[in-house]
Amino acid sequence: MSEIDVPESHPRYQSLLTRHRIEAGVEKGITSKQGLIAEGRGEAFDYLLGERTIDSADRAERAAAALLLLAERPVLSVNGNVAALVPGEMIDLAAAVDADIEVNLFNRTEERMDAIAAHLREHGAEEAGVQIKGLTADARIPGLDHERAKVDADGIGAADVVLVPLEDGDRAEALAAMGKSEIVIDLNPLSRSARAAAVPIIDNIIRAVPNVTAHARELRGASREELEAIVGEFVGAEALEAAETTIRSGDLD
Ligand code: PTJ
Repeated sequence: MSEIDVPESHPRYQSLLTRHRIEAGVEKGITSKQGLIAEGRGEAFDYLLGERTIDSADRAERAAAALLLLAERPVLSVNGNVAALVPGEMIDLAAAVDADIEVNLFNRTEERMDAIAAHLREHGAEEAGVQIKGLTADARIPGLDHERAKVDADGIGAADVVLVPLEDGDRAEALAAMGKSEIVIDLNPLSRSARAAAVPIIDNIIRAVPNVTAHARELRGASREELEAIVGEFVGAEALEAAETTIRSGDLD
């Protein structure tokens, strides 16, 4: 047994664990109620993907690791669902690629911002040397008229590569218009964010983040040329198409 009262051998273990974490996130004041709906949407896609990392997603995760290692100022964006599902895993990734984490919320309130920052500290951000940003909010993403426009000038404002997980919206397009390279994690290959990304990862964040970290650790000694070749060979449109074909084919073998 682990953090939920269900054995790991249970066929729905991962999905039950994910639901449990989101529910606990709502109870703790870090996840919005809308986050429950977003989770349900994600689960439906994951079910059709066979709840596994398909080959094209693994290649995207490797390209994401290379892009983060090449970045001058990488930032990992965290919302209420991400904080509930993979807090420790995001800190591990930030430490592996020397990135900052920035809390950025659609349903932004001071209470949730503080609760998420505290939750990330509880999961060892300081010990790992990872900075938590987003509370200053002294810059704006041009062209967005909602709360996700609020960013830290020395965080997402100054970043060259941004990891944007679990949001289907216009921020990814606005960040791309600012010239930033984006890595998006989203189980929906039709999501606007995934389609705006340089590297779209169509996978469950629970599997994706540890796998990007594993690739980053393995690639740590690689030269800039090798990393650039990995990024250069990756074609986002092919990754989106492979995921959509898998979902539509319904072949779960
Ligand atoms: O915490 P806040 O206030 O910033 O709000 C966050 C949510 C997620 C509620 C907000 O961004 C939202 O409403 O998002 P959407 O528009 O529902 O988009 C969420 C996307 O994430 C959908 O395309 C889902 O398919 C996808 N998704 C949900 N769960 C997962 C996921 N992708 C990967 N892994 C998951 N576990």
